[in-house]
Amino acid sequence: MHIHRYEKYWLMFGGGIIIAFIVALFVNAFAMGMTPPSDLQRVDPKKVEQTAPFDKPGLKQVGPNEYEAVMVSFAFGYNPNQIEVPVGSKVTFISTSKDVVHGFQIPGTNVNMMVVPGHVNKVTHTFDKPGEYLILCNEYCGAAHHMMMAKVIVK
Ligand SMILES: [Cu+2]
Repeated sequence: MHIHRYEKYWLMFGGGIIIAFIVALFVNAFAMGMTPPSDLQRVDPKKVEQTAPFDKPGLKQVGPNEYEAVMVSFAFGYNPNQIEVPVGSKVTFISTSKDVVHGFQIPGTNVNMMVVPGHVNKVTHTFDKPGEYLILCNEYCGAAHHMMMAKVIVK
């Protein structure tokens, strides 16, 4: 079968793009650690406040410069709604919802998860720069959705 020279070039170009995208996907997933927030833990959404660790939401130091922030999402806020960590801290946010689906996003970082009732989601971020970081709900959850926010203060 005869294939025109230019057609061969186009086939190689198209095939090369597919290979480049697959390589980019693997580099993102395995070298840069961009994975979906974990969804392996479950919790009864009606008993969130009685179930550990959500019975005591808040910041917990788990190592040198390493923290766990247990945050309960609800309409229309987060508990706690403010945490403070030193610069360079690696913070693992652990969250679930008491009611409906919420978002948990810190613009400008890799923190962006969906908080689904019944599921426990986690995401880790290292705060290298001081400042105030806003945690926003990016899933429409009702009339006061736009008021749903919390803060991470990095000093
Ligand atoms: Cu919300």
